Amino acid sequence: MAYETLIVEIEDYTALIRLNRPEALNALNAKLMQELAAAIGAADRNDKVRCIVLTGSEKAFAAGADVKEMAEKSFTDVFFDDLFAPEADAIARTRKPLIAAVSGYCLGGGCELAMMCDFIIAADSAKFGQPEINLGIVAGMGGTQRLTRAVGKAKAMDMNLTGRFMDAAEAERCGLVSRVVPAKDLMAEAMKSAGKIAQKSALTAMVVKECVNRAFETTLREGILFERRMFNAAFATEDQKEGMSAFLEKREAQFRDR
Ligand code: CO8
Repeated sequence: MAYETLIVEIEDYTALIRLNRPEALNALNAKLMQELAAAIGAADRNDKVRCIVLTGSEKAFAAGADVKEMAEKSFTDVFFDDLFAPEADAIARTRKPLIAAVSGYCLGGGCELAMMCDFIIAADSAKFGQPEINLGIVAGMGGTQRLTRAVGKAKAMDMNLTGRFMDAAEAERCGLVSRVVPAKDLMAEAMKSAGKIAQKSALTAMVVKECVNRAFETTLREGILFERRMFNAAFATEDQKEGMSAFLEKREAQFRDR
């Protein structure tokens, strides 16, 4: 399927989705959010995809929601449209692993989009921020919530109240990103990580993701119980038999997502 605001390629069980609005530093407008939710949803349902990589351009992952599109909206416009909420909820519900490969500006809704992914690999050029306060608004897709869970109250308050940008080194130090790589290596590193995930069982990877995400949604006791039951359930899969047999036979496992 052809998109106006995205470039999508699928190869070797990895879907690469590139935001493509260079004239606006990949600012998120309604069209882009609808196409992105559709493209990620399609990849999630495609059994030839085991991992999804989301990226932007060298200059910007995304510089936020499109201010030109939002400027004239009223409270009732955004309330009744529930601006971006269905798309954001759909993206956050993606079941397959979703990696954000971030270079350049990753601001406002862009940073929130990156945080909807399972982990972020950052180029050393990356700049993260929640500058909504400069526009007289508050973050609306997780900038006060996912950021606080990722980096703690002090940094989240600092970022949301001052609107300052955080560089890649600081983002790695405070746990917002899983690693930082030289800008020229970003896509190779992200695709290598996706390739590693794509060699695993998609079924197991989806269960791993559900288990980790439980840590944000429930008590430790309930989360541990959920993990234990998922561990038990893994023994009902063919992929558990294959993974363990391959280890004992000293060969590469061939997972079938069953
Ligand atoms: N929206 C629309 N256009 C943008 C945006 C944006 N967020 N960011 C950049 N652009 C456009 C510029 O207007 C410019 O276009 P033009 O040449 O036609 O004027 C082009 O991209 C290039 O930008 P600059 O010339 O400004 O490039 P610089 O390198 O000088 O500056 C910056 C780069 C620092 C990133 C600067 O563009 C900037 O500050 N951008 C805005 C950042 C921002 O405030 N982001 C937050 C937006 S609000 C938001 O994200 C809310 C999310 C919640 C939504 C969901 C609710 C449920």
